[in-house]
Amino acid sequence: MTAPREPRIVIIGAGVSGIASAITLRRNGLNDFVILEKGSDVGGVWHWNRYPGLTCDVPSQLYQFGFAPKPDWSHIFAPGPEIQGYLADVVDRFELRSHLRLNAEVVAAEFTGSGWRVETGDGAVYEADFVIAATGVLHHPATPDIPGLGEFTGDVLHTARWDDAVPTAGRRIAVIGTGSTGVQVVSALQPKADRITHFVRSPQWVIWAPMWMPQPALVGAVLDRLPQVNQTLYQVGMAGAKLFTDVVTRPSWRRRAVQEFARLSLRAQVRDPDMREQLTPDYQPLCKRQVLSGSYYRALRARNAELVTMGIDAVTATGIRTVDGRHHEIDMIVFATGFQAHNYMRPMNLVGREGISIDDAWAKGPRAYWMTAIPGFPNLFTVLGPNSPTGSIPLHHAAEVTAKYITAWIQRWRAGEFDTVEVTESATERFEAEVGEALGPTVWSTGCNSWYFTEGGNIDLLPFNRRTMESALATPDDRDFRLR
Ligand code: NA7
Repeated sequence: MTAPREPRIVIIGAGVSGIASAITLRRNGLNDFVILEKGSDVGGVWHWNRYPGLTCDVPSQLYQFGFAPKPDWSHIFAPGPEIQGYLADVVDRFELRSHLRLNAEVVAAEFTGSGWRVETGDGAVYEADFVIAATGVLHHPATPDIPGLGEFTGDVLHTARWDDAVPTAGRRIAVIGTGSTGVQVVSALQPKADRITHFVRSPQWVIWAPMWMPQPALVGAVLDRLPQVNQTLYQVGMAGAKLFTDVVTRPSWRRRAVQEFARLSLRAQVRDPDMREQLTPDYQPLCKRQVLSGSYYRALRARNAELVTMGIDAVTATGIRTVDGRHHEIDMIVFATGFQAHNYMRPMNLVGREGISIDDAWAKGPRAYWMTAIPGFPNLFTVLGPNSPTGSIPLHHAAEVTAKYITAWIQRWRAGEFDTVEVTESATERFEAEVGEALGPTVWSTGCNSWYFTEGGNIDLLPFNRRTMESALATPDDRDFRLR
């Protein structure tokens, strides 16, 4: 019997999925890995996003790794910096720093026939047997090309690239975009702004939720002393999350009840009929990524706030002109216009077997077998890749389950079972067909547009429940792969 060989692994990205991958490798005795991170610190979206009011819309007790529970979250819905701090702490606790290369943007990765050659922007080259692309979904900020933007003499910021040096108090601020980010940043900036104008192209349903509610210190102390109780709470939370998956994936009275609550949230908080009409979306609640807030409508009703649903015609040197010819004098424009959510690893020059580029492979939109394996790209796996359950299942859990699946393949490589593993085209097509069919009854298919949709019009989400995802990723199925 030959001695096991040690796989060299490159993980791209030190956000939630990169950290989950690294820790899973390590727990399985795989230590020859490097994490290449483009940013100057770990945390992924929680590193890049620092805008005022940034809060996670998933309860903190579920927005954490099962293997690294944090008992003492400050709030039921944690603020962004606390999540970034948690992720940095996990990196330290699991001793990942020595594996980490910060400010190391991967510009190219090429399959060599037996493994990968990965290159970073500073010219460093890493040879690897496996690549784990943990590059995230909400990574590339999208800024619309509005006529005249270059003429504007005030400040322009995208929420995902916030600059604390730019003052906001006492200024006339325009916020463009009505997703979770726009709603949060309007709520946070309104109290101190001279004037805040929210430019709303399409109103969103905003479900009332006490985003400010602290987690009582006593709860943290108890959970800290009694890890068993903490574990039970996590399981209870996961069971609750199952209900949410059910609500979005299957029509039922439960879905209708949540949708009714969304309508009630608007009716109860916005009494003015004109304003309410302007804020009423023309699609079903939950169809887009649901926005939660307990402060947005109040902020909009404030005396220094204005809601503008008239389309934007152009930006001028001193403000924004809407299509009705009105000019809004503005000192600062905040783009809360979201992300190019389907770029994944790109613009990295990713080249697989026989010279196929990821742009060619994904010409009709991103696709991967069970979110992780791409035909034509042997020994490469994605974590939270295409069709990940961003709208339905706790993401840390999805990342952990995927990381375990990838690790199972790598361990088989270590045992000498194969040199390269590549998912078949037919298995990927079968998965896509199953996804397509299961998307039918989901609320995402009820007629709206959002970042869930790819340019080709596909819904980039997982329409299955947690158990189905877990069982699909429990053990690699050799029939779906080509082993050489
Ligand atoms: P989203 O949810 O993608 O929202 C982007 C918003 O920006 C949305 O309201 C868009 O309106 C609006 N938008 C985009 N382009 C324009 C232009 N050209 N003019 C006016 N308005 C525009 O991004 P977020 O950052 O809020 O949230 C992303 C996720 O982060 C969120 O779902 C959570 O999971 C966390 P549209 O609806 O296209 O008319």
